[in-house]
Amino acid sequence: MKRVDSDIKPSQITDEALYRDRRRFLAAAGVIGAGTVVGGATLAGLTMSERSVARELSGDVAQSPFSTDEPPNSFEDITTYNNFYEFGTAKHQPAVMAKDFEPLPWTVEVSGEAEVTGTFDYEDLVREQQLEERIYRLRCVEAWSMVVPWVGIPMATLLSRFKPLSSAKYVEFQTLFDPKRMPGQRRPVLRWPYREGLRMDEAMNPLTLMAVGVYGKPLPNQNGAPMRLVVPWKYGFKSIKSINRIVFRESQPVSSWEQSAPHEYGFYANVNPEVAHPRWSQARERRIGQSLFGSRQPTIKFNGYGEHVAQLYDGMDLRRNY
Ligand SMILES: Nc1nc2c(c(=O)[nH]1)N[C@H]1C(S)=C(S)[C@@H](COP(=O)(O)O)O[C@H]1N2
Ligand SMILES: [Mo]
Repeated sequence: MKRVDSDIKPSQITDEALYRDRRRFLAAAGVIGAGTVVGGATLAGLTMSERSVARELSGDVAQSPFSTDEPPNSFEDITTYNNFYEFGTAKHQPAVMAKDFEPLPWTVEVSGEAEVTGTFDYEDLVREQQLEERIYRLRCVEAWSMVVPWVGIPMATLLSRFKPLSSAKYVEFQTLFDPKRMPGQRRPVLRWPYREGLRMDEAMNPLTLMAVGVYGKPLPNQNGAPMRLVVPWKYGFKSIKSINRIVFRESQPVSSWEQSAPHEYGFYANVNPEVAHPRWSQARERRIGQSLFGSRQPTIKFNGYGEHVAQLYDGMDLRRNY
């Protein structure tokens, strides 16, 4: 569906215009580059709970060489076209049903094959970490895509602090389970909590991000506040939202979608135009906000991130390990 201009609120136009201007200015001034530090989040227009997170985000945000220069989707697209079944199964529902969710305070329970385990406060995990902006393509298994300017911490940095043991071959992530706060969990759409996992070398790959923000602001609830995984070369369902458990494991965990439909959703879920979903082709995708009259662009293997990640799968049959 093509959005008409009247759908976009003036406040969002202003935010994005300021944001783009800042990037353009910094790029023109030659300031944006690897490891460069630019200004942080704007406080205007945030709710009280967002403000407390914004203090964390108001630190310097470094630009990343991993960012695409494709134009990001609008804040409106990114925050109103969502998959977050804990807040409803229709795309427009999470924005509405997660409006009053209070992400803070938030703790993350870390367990399994690591030297450092226990319960950690979100603020302690994020504070003192260098935040980075990563503008990544997001390709959903449903054959639509977006470009999202995430803010986050390299997953390798976050996980290293727990000193994973050599027996840790995989890492599992879980979403908060609390049907009072996440009303979609009252229905057995999936076996809750939502679970995902990565092989350790995938989790430690420099592209893998623990996102805490988008467009320079704290993560909106519907995008997985206060922190969510982003693995840009895999289908979107791997990028689990609102993480409150991390488990280092010796054996491969079973992810929620794998459990619910193993022939449709594998553990690896690498974006691959050559391997069709049993019910539809993965050869092309609809870029949200840009696709006119249903036009679709070709999908690229590993979502275009092959130079960084293809070697992780050397010698593996990606048709069998879909
Ligand atoms: N906990 C949880 N995480 C989730 C989902 C979900 O339903 N629950 N949906 C996934 C899917 S299918 C996609 S495409 C992305 C969408 O992220 P976005 O809404 O921020 O674009 O989140 C993923 N993470
Ligand atoms: Mo998805």
